[in-house]
Amino acid sequence: MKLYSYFRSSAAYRVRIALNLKGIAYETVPVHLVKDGGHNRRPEYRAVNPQMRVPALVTSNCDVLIQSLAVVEYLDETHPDPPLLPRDPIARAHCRALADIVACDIHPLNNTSPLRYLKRQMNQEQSAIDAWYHHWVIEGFEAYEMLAQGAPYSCGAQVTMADIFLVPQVANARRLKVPLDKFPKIVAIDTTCLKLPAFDRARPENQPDAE
Ligand SMILES: N[C@@H](CCC(=O)N[C@@H](CS)C(=O)NCC(=O)O)C(=O)O
Repeated sequence: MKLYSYFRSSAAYRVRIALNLKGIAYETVPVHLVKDGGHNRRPEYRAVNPQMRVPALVTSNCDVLIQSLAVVEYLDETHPDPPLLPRDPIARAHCRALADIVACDIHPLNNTSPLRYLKRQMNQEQSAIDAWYHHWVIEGFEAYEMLAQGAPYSCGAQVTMADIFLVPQVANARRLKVPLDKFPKIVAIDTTCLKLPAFDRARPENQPDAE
């Protein structure tokens, strides 16, 4: 498989973790999101992903898959071992809800494009943009902290999709200096996950395009 990725992209980080957990070999194709206004905006990448975002996964059958949630679910459906969702339907729904707090409610508000829009089109100061960023992470993490089991992972004893979405968001929060002292459960889950080779190998600093 081939993964179009950017070392700092938390959405690509999710897919890297899932690929590693499933033991699937893949080649990284770096797409720089900042240089020259973003190489993701070049026509050759638009031909891969019309949304011009990373990640995009090219499967061994040459299908191109986009959107990390869809990609992670595809990987789980085609490579069921180890499972990324609990077996029980209620537990599955809780697990998906945790992943969605990150994927649907935190990340879209703090993603590169909306932050750039706040700066360039809305003429916001960097301090206002940072406050916006912190606000949405803290609000999402407050709910996650209350809902996660954290013994030792988000949904209990097994690594799940929720952890795959949480850990990259924590990395982003740390990079943007969001204080995490109010979230001991999240910090503990993150520490435990990062001890697993699948998470460690997926870290931004361990990518071939890391700067
Ligand atoms: N919902 C998408 C988000 C993908 C996304 O927005 N990726 C960011 C990097 S984390 C990106 O490519 N941004 C480039 C841009 O917005 O120009 C997913 O989960 O895959």
